[in-house]
Amino acid sequence: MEKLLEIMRREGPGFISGEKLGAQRGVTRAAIWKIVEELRREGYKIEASTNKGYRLLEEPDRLPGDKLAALGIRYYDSLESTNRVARELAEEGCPGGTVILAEEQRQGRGRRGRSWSSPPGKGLWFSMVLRPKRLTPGEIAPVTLVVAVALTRTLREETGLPITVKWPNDLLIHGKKTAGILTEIKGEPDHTEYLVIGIGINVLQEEEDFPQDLRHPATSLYLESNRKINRASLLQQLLQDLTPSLELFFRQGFTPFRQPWIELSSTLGQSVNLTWPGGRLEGHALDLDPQGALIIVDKNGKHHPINYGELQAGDTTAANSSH
Ligand code: BT5
Repeated sequence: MEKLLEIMRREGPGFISGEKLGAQRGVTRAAIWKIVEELRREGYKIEASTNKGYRLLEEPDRLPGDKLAALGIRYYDSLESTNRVARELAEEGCPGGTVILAEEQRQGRGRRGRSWSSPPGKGLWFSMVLRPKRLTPGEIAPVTLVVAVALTRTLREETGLPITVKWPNDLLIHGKKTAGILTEIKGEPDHTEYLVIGIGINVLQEEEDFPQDLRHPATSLYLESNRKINRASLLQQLLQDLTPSLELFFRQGFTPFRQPWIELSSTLGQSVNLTWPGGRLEGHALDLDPQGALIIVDKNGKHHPINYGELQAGDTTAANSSH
């Protein structure tokens, strides 16, 4: 579907014949017609002319709610926060694997009470409830890094963009934030009741769609690639790739993800400035330990394993570290 859209977009306002489309995609004209019908159901306006072929008139700015509902996703037009609803549903006993998605969040949340800008039609804002009961909250702590790796792999695959992970919960493109993860865990020291993983991905924003007061530069997949990526198929691919990663993590812990994280990281090797409530540390991000803690070396050569905190902007390029 995405390939067909790509070809039609390249054609601009002109028509492209069904025959040509079919040849480029290696499928029959009848198959093209089927895809066109499916795209129309998703809100794409496509003109079809017997003689001239097809042309793309308008792309939808809404996700196909019915299609998502059929996949078992709880789809809402507008919510305060999908993480908030996910927690409420988890408290009411919803099964592990429940996914909540909103076209718009009115009070999207970041970490520590910060907000996450989630305008309608521009991104993917969703949360997953998981119930890995046998694991302790301590064992689950590196899940954010696992999700970061899975998202980065899929987004790289789908867009070809040089996406990197910034410890602990950001995805960056050329140093600008394009996605964030918010993990919330409820449990006792010896077991986990539930886990909510909230994911926000900037897909279609243009410069003016971002608030002026963001702490760090932000970007979207569209701004970086100049492509209007189909959010519904991207979501499906993300969920399809996330599930096996999470299952592997629940079975085998962080070990299988350490090396991939290191390879995708833009944090390691950088001068960093870490803050957490009541503390501050300056140093060099050296490594990620087998449990997913970031190892920072201070100026005296002491190694600090870090599980929580904020890395100040500028840690992706040492030259920017004064921000
Ligand atoms: C995060 O927090 O990056 C976690 C973001 C999680 C969002 C998802 S969307 C679905 C689910 N439901 C929710 O309510 N939340 C989750 P943090 O590292 O604290 O970063 C927050 C900071 O990023 C803010 O203080 C802003 O400066 C900046 N920011 C806000 N919106 C942004 C956006 N759309 N893109 C890039 N940066 C943004």
